[in-house]
Amino acid sequence: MLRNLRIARVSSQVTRCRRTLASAAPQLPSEAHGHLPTSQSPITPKLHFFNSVMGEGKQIPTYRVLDGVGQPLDGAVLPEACRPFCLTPFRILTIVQIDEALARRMYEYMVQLPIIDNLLYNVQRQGKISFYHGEEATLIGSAAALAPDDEVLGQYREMGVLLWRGFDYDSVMAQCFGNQDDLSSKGKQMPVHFGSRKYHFHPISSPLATQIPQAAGVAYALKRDPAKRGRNCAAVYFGEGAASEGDFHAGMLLASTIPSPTLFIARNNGFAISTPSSEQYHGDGIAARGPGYGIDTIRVDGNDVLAVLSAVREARNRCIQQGRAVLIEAMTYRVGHHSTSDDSFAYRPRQEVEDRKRIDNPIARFRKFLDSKGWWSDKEEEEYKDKVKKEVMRAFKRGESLQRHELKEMFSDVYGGEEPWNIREQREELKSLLRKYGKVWQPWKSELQKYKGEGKEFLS
Ligand SMILES: Cc1ncc(C[n+]2csc(CCOP(=O)(O)OP(=O)(O)O)c2C)c(N)n1
Ligand SMILES: [Mg+2]
Repeated sequence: MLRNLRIARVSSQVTRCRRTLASAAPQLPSEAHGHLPTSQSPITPKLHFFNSVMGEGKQIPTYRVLDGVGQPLDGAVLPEACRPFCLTPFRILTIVQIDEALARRMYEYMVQLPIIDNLLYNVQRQGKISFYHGEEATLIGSAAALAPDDEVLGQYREMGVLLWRGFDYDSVMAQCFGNQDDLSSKGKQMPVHFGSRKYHFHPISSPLATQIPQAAGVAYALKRDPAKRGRNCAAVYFGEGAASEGDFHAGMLLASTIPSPTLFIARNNGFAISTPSSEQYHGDGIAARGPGYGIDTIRVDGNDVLAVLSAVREARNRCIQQGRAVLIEAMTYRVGHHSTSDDSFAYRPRQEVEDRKRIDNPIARFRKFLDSKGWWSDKEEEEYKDKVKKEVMRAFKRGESLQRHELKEMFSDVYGGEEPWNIREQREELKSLLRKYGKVWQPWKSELQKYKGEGKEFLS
């Protein structure tokens, strides 16, 4: 009986094996058939189409370290870290070298992002500024993995990366209000279009995806600079919606064919405003595109800060050591509306959002991890949140009260080098309009008062 069973099992394995072999495309020896002139592709007589990078019907897996309740997954170890330590309860330490100080710091930055968002969201309802929500684990996990002088090119949700590097609340408010302390654009940019030379954060552009090919160029410049080569990478963030732009492909091809340490970080949060990601691609997400460009790729759980930290660290090492690009697709969910001018319940069920806030919530999950180590407490959380709220409100009030740069700055530093004719023309046009209406029309009179010197120097 036992013998029969064994025979039956073996014979079913053989059949399965045959089926697998029959479905795989047979390949002919290259000695007999040679190669194509421009490829090492093996020759096959089978008419076989394929549509998957992982084998038929299989999706690219998602790398995760912490489970839904903040505990390390069984076997959540990078192969190279799987040395004797990996069987100890401290294996997480060997994966991402996380310690109490780093864990607490990451948690604090994750916690402060929604506080800032909610506060600004409410004041924005008074029409003062506009801004976008961020994704805590993806942003803070990646920020912590980068060197402080790696170049960062963001889309618009990446304020957390800047804060991690030391950008303070006053600078955030200065940019949002475009006041005299806004050093990056002197009030010329839209709110949350941050930029900072000091923190190696390139100015945000509104047109989607323009930062992607620029990043490949920045990374190439790093590679050509002996002081930066082998030391720094350019990390570029973009949404899955932006990855539908031609610029995404231009950037990937550029970094692939003119190799450079470009770290592509796709934040796949399921939506491009109201368009769900299912309408952005028919293939296996953004990650499936990496191998098409010969780029090392990983898909990571973007709500697991330790997985993001670990994946970005390894990706950064590869970028720097090989001087080549790496693609990371961080899977997350946009729980907020797209921006302050969006009401997402018009195109997705409220319940779906409520569920997502609970399931895999990046902050709650990491908090549970910290709790399990005894690294954080309710009291500390309460005090920390209070402190952040007070600080943000103080900076908000200050930012709101400060005057703007002198009016003439509206036309300065738009382009490098010689000033082009169109800027001169626009300056003259504004002057003539202000001479005509600036003292007699109330809306312009009060607007002028917001500028340092009230526009007098500009008009003189
Ligand atoms: C070239 C271009 N097309 C359209 C827009 C309008 N727009 C602004 S944000 C956005 C959605 C982007 O979605 P995604 O890249 O997924 O980023 P997310 O907001 O989800 O982080 C669109 C369509 C734009 N700014 N630029
Ligand atoms: Mg998106």
